[in-house]
Amino acid sequence: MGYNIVQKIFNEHLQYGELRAGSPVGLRIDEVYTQDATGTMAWLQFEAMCIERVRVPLAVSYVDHNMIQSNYMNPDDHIFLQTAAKRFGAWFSKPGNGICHQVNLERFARPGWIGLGTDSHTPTNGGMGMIAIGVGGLDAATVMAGNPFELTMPKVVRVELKGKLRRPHVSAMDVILELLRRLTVKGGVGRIFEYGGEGVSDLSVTERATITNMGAELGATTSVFPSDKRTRAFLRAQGREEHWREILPDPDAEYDEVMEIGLGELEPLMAQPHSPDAVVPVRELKGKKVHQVCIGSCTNSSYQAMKTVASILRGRRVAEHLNLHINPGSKQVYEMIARDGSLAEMLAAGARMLESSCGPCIGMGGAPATGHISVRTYNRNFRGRCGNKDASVYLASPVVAAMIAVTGEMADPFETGIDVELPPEPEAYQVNDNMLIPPAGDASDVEIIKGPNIKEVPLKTPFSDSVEAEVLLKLGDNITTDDIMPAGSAVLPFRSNIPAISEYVFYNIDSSFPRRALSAKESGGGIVVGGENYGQGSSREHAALAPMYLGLQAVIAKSFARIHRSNLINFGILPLLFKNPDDYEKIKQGDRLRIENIKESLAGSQEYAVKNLATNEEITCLSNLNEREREIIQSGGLLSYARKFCKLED
Ligand code: MIC
Ligand code: SF4
Repeated sequence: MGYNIVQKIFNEHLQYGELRAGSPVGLRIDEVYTQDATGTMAWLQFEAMCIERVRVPLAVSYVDHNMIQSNYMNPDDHIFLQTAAKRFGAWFSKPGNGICHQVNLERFARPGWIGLGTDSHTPTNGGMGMIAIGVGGLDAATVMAGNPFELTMPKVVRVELKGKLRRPHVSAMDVILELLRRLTVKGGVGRIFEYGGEGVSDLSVTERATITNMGAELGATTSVFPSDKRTRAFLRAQGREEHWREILPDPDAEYDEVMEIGLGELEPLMAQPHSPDAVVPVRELKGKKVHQVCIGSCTNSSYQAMKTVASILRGRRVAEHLNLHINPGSKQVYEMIARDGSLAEMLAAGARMLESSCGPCIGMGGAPATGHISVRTYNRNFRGRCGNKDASVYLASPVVAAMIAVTGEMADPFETGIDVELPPEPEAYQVNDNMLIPPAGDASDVEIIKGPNIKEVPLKTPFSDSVEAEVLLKLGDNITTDDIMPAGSAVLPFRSNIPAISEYVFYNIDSSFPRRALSAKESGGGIVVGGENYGQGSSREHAALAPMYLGLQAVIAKSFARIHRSNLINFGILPLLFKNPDDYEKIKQGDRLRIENIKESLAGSQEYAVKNLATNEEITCLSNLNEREREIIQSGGLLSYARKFCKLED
């Protein structure tokens, strides 16, 4: 039997387990990277594990999210990260060098590697033929401490790409929007998407990366493209052809599922508010007034994308009532558009240029006005994420977005009459790594500098045998980690200060939550009830860590998103499933629930009798934790669990 790409790469990295969908596998990891918003916690946790130096071949610490520096907090975090990187043997990418995924793709990603990143869009590197998976900070720290990465083996879905895109009007963004239209934000849960077919060679590495980046919005574990001639050309142009190797599926490779996309049949698409899967053809929205356009982010900020945008803006003017923000993804891209004149075209048209960082994508500036419509080339449009709950965000390709910027309204690129230039892939990228600081040799005497905003990581007391707690919140399907733990300029600076950030838990849904949770903490703690796909979206472990700090004991849901489920476990919160999903109706906000025999159920059946003290009804919940996860919960979380090993080593 032949192997698919996922099996080939997993086989080379397998430490234990079997490559059978649903069973746990332990993988050797080649690279771990962090970004600042999740990285401060990850590195504090690494430090708490008392390991001298990272035990992975490559670790990189990026700074790209928390860049506003409106007071001491962000720069304090940057200094902590820079000194921790030096001390522990990681590369440091200075603020301004770019968004972690874009820079990693340019400078570090390698075909055939397995990498982890403390950000849900780490799969961007799948455009390079690398298996790249988003994880919480504590999982990353544990792997950097030398442990294998454990994952429940996902199903592998082959996405057969047929034909060619109708360029320049239809682009890579439309491929992933089409997948989101078909499969929804939970269609990829427990799956890896492996792209193949004749259409692959029509796409450049950075276009492939747009598709794998936004595979995160499907809930997929990751997405991967073959490593072929175009991968080689990209690596050559980055001055690192020696990192290339061919990785193709065997002709008789088998897949768990197969689907097909006719590239030639795609049209320009757009995700409507407030979910990346609310996708319609742009033509259906034609004529709608737009007030803001944002181009860039880790989804769409390659050099080619930026040049294409510049060709649309050339000699034109941004519509009078509209603001155009552009955040090129990396210093490399920025420098190249500056040198070739594209930046001048953007400025001349009236664009507001931002630095190479996440920026408006995560509400760090660029919030739209009340009631306004923003079209963005980003990957998420959850309500409130842009910094204004009363604005509407649509997601589209750079071509569509740039046309809207000049016409001022939703426009179908096939009809505007505006010429678009699609530049060829550069034969040589501008390689200038002067903002990438390599790890130091002997760094045992490097002092790690922690400013006053950097606080200790709180720990959870392990479960006693039963829990009696109040249902603090009952929620519906697809609750995002942005709902649980908002980001944005007011909240992000507290990422290294859990007591302070916990005041914002569920802020946009019910701002009384932290106060109610803290008072319930005195009498047993709290429980949250959710529907399907609870915790979709980002990898931020703060969506588990801060609720844990507020006394959350369990979340009972119909299903969980992968990274958030791991984060709950890592911080000692029980992720429980309704055995019968209809029992969801039997619990109301404010009810008190009693979960009996926790220790015995954890060690044995994993079925828990949950008694609703308000109605006297009893329901059954399940925990489906594997061996390691049960031990982590019993220890009160991964940090306490990992510390046991570190004591053994001492
Ligand atoms: C996001 O796009 O939501 C973020 C901000 O990059 C997060 C990480 C974080 O919350 O720090 C992600 O995607 O994981
Ligand atoms: Fe940054 Fe946005 Fe990408 Fe998250 S999705 S890494 S916030 S650019």
